[in-house]
Amino acid sequence: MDLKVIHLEEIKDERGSLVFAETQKEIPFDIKRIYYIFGVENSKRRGYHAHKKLEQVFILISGECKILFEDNKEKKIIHFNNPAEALYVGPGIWREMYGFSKDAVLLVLASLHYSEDDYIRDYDEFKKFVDKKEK
Ligand code: T46
Repeated sequence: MDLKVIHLEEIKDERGSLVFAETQKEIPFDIKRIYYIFGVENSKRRGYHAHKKLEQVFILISGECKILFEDNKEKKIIHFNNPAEALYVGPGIWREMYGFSKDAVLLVLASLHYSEDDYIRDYDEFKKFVDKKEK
C-alpha cells in the first residue's frame, strides 16, 4: 500500500516540544493546501472516499484517532497518537477515520488545491479505479 511513516524530528527542552517538517524534505511534495479536522465525536466516522491524484501527509497533532486504509490488495488500520510521526498517503487509497478522542486534531498537508473531481466517494467506483490502475 502506498503509505509511508515519516519520523519527524522533535526538539525537546524545558519549554516543551517543537516538531517541524519542510517541503521536499520530510514532505515529499510541494504543499498546496492544509486543512485540519477536530471536534469529532467518538461515535462519528468520516472519510469514506479515495483520491485519484492527491498526495497527502497526515499528522495527528493532538489526541488520538484511528484510520482504516484500503487499496486493491489489503486493509490496514493505523492508530494515530504521536505528533512526531506523520503518514504519507498516496492516491488510490480508501480511508475511514474514527475513534477520535475529544482533544484530537488531525492535520492534513495536501499536494493539490481542493477539487471535488479528485474524490471517489463511491466504494464500487473506488474498487474499479484501483483494479484498472493495477492493469
Ligand atoms: C481526506 C480526509 C482525511 C473544502 O471545501 N475544502 C477542502 O480543502 C476540504 C478538505 C473539504 N472541503 C469541503 C468538502 C465538504 O463539503 O468540506 C466538507 C467536508 O469534507 P469531507 O466530507 O470530504 O471531509 P472528510 O473528513 O470526510 O475528508 C477530509 C478530506 O476531504 C479528504 O481529502 O482525505 O479528510
